[in-house]
Amino acid sequence: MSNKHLAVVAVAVLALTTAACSSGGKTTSGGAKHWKVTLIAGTTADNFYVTMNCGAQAEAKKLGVTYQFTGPNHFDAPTQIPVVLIAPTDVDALIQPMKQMKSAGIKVVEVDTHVNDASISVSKIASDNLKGGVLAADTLAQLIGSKGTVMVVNVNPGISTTDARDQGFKQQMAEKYPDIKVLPTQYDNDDQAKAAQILTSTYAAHPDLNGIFAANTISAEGVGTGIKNAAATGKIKTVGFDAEPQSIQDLNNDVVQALIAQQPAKIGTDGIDQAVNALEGKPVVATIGTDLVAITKDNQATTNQYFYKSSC
Ligand code: T6T
Repeated sequence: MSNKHLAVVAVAVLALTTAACSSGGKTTSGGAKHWKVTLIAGTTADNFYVTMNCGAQAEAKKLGVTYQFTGPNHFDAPTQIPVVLIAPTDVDALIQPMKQMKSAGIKVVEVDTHVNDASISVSKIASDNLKGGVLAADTLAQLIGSKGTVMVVNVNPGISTTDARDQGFKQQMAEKYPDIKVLPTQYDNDDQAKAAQILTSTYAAHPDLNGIFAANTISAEGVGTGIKNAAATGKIKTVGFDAEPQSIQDLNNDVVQALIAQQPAKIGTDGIDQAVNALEGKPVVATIGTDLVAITKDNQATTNQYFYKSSC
């Protein structure tokens, strides 16, 4: 199979191949190409990517594409590079593996996160994460009466999505809320126990802490546990990012007060479409921004279609 038939949708990453090749490979009846797709997630242990997989899987089936889902079981570059040669969990560390793929004639489409070299991929599909941070700031400010002490609990520096959320949150706080003090961001390495510990130690040091923005689903769940451990349910208001089953439970138990949900299934669907277009020489959309929705305990009747799945 020659590389001119390969496409990779990054990271999460979709690898696209055709069974038809110059080495006498078989083609489908009528000469149509048979494509093979692999979605390589930032981590397979995260319902954001599980839900993205559901969207990609359904679209691949609709387009008659052979499909598989893979990725490391922890969201970090060292465990990912060996697995994929692609799918950026870090804005710099994945540039070389992705450049290798491009120079091998493989088409690259970036979904969710991206690297600091915009020339590699043919399409980028993600939420508007800066806007997500602004939405989180406005939602949290409303919850705490626009005064108090807040902090962002984040994953790791160097992840395009969560860095943008942090930036959007801080910009909005600085511009709009002079009576809210923002403590320095703390990072949990996508580890719930670490996020819980960050919450309890910060609350011990800052008893006036009354708000948290948890920048992804793993951070939100850890912060939720920390709030329970610190017996601060209701005292510390939390806005989380993402909407997976545990976070929805925390919302209904008043452990967190709002969630900013992305549309991972749509990101997966669009990823497949753009990858196939790229391979079939059809027009490819360079950048696709998917919407965000704020979910609260009271608006679930109209927002439950944005809840993430734990299986397809
Ligand atoms: O928030 C999503 C994703 O957008 C981000 O890039 C990494 O974390 C998640 O997968 C949720 O855990």
